[in-house]
Amino acid sequence: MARPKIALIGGGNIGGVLAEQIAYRELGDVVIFDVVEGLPQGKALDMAEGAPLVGSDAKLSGTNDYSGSADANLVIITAGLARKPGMSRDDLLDTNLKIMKSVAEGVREHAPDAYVIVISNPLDAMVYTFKKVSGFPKNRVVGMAGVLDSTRFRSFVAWELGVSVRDVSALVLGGHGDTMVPLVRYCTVAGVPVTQFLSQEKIDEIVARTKGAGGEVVALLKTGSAFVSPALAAIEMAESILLDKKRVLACACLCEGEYGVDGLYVGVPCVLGAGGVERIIEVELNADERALFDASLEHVRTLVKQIEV
Ligand code: TXD
Repeated sequence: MARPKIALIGGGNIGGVLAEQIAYRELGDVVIFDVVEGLPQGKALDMAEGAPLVGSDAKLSGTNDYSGSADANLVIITAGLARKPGMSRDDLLDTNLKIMKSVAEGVREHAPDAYVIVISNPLDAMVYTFKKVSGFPKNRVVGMAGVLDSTRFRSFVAWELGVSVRDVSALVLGGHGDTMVPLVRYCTVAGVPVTQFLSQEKIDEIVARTKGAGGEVVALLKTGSAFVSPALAAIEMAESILLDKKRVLACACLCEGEYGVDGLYVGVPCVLGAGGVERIIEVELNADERALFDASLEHVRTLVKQIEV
């Protein structure tokens, strides 16, 4: 039985880690697409030559032509500019919107049955754009942000407590930006609420660091944004779809009634399996959490209003 075909639209920092991790874990055969001549081909060739050292037989190739993504089972999109210091994710809107429209047309033409994970920023607007332009059903178009934000939250809690990252569970909902909503009430350490281990002051510090974590890395790197953790977060989602794992993950999903949201992509818990976004899980939000979620939603709505697709 053939391995799934996974097309990576964008072979830059995140695309490179995606290609390496997906191929070396043999999750599928990988085609990297990029507009820069030679970049996808060179990266793919380098990784393919290293495959004997990890024992992977997955195929790796690079292309500058969308036809290379023909009949992909899964498409992961990182095409677009990344932030530089002093930029917000929203500052990328105009440029990345044009890119995402062209990407959606290319994927619609060559991989019309693919499941699609969008990563490009501003995430909530980009995944919405892909959905609208491609016309793909909502279960096959999902955005990666919540897994990354929840993972960062988990790391900060684990580091503070000196416990294994494996034992910290967390959910971050809402838009992928400063208004994201880390749900402290649902953060647990080995099933025990984190509020039993940390003061409110420390929790507030960790929530603030989670919201600013992307910018913290951008300020340090100066030349771009985080790329390993975002890639690994997308692989968590890809693996759940490819292996039908039914993981419950915070993803940017099209909500049509769920959480009282009608027609926007926003970060919510969902079940990811062979059917893509198989269902959205509505967790109970108290008044404070609902207010934060609504504020985040308003930011997403304002952003999406700026794009006519
Ligand atoms: O959690 C999240 N969703 C975010 C997403 C986490 C981190 C980074 N986030 C965003 O992902 C970031 O703000 C960017 O919008 C994307 C990709 O970030 P990356 O760090 O991979 O950017 P690079 O290294 O600049 O790679 C982008 C590649 C680059 O090689 C370009 O040549 C290519 O995109 N590109 C295109 N590929 C295909 N088609 C078109 N039109 C195109 N234009 C540029």
